[in-house]
Amino acid sequence: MPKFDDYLDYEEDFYGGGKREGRKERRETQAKDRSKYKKSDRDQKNQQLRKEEPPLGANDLRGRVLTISPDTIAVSAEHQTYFCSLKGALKKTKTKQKNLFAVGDWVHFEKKGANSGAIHHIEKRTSTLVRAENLSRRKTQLIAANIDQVFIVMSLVSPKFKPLLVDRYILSAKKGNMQPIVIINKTDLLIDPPENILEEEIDAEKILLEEFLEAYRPLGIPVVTLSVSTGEGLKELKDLMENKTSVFSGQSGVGKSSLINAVLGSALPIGPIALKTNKGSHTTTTAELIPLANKAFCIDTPGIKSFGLWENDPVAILEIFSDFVPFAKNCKFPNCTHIHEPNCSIKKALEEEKLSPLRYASYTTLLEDTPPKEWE
Ligand SMILES: Nc1nc2c(ncn2[C@@H]2O[C@H](COP(=O)(O)OP(=O)(O)OP(=O)(O)O)[C@@H](O)[C@H]2O)c(=O)[nH]1
Ligand SMILES: [Mg+2]
Ligand SMILES: [Zn+2]
Repeated sequence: MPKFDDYLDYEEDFYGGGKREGRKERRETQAKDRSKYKKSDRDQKNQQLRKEEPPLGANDLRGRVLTISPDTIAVSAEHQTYFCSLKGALKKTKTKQKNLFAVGDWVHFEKKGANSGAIHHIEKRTSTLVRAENLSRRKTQLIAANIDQVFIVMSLVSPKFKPLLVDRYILSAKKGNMQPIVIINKTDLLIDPPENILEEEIDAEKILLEEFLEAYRPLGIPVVTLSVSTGEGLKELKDLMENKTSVFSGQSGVGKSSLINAVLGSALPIGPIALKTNKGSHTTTTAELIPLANKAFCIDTPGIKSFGLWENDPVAILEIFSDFVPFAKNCKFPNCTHIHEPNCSIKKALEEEKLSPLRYASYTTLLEDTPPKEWE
């Protein structure tokens, strides 16, 4: 049973079914409408979804979930934080199913005091960020909801750049109905590397970065190189965040919390990188929604160890490899997987250096659905 479906199933329980059809229908209308409403696609969809929500009661407020702890849910409404409990029916559902709430959920709650309330309704989600709970990927965890875009944060040198992880995040973002944006942090370390790093390693890192930029920039997914230390690219990041709900995802130590602090002037805790392994120390431990000016929000998340696929779906995988299309058309077999078939035009394009080996490596890793070597 694919993991993503598991997730949909419990959502279906909660919303009384029909979710899957609803999703498909919405996707189809969205595709039809795309040419007409290019910019406000998402707004329109959100507005439509809101119309389907029950009206607020006299003493009710609509707010957004900031953090979730075992005994309270912090909700932001009318520029204030309310600490909420759950009302009877929801409390029962909660004991039955994990992951009922996610950071970013829009909820309706009854105001109980100056800063407290009781949640009685969760609005339908426009997007979800789900990750595998462990390497066996048999269980999924809902990390955040109603997100516009995912910043896929990578770092250079320490921890090392891991381009083979990028498409895994892109695929997950697309599946969850979010725009992926690649952020490559710590460019300063290419010029001023830590003492424990060899010069050859820096050279290899530079070549890998160049190869990556050349292969990924033409794909239409924004790729930003930056450095919290020198401030390079931070303005670009800030502009990208305006009026959106963004989530920062990526491995521990790549600088997600540092980036948010640098852009917002906030004081999220940041952690050291282990000298021996160049790995982060899993400093951020829970996802947290941070309200910004201009109705924007951002979500810091813990470094993700296992960000697996929920299903090995070659069609979905091929969709994110649009650069393969012009070549793949000429493969001998129309359903060519480009792995072992004879007369494969993708392999030919690779031999003729018309296609990036990095892209092909990423494709095969995803298709085999085996975690890349650099996974941990
Ligand atoms: N040289 C350099 N170091 C950076 C940069 N950005 C962040 N760091 C350092 O990288 C380390 C990890 O940063 P964090 O912001 O804690 O990383 P994180 O991605 O939030 O990590 P987790 O919370 O563990 O998932 C800290 O020591 C930061 O000071 C940068 O641009 N250049
Ligand atoms: Mg962090
Ligand atoms: Zn082929």
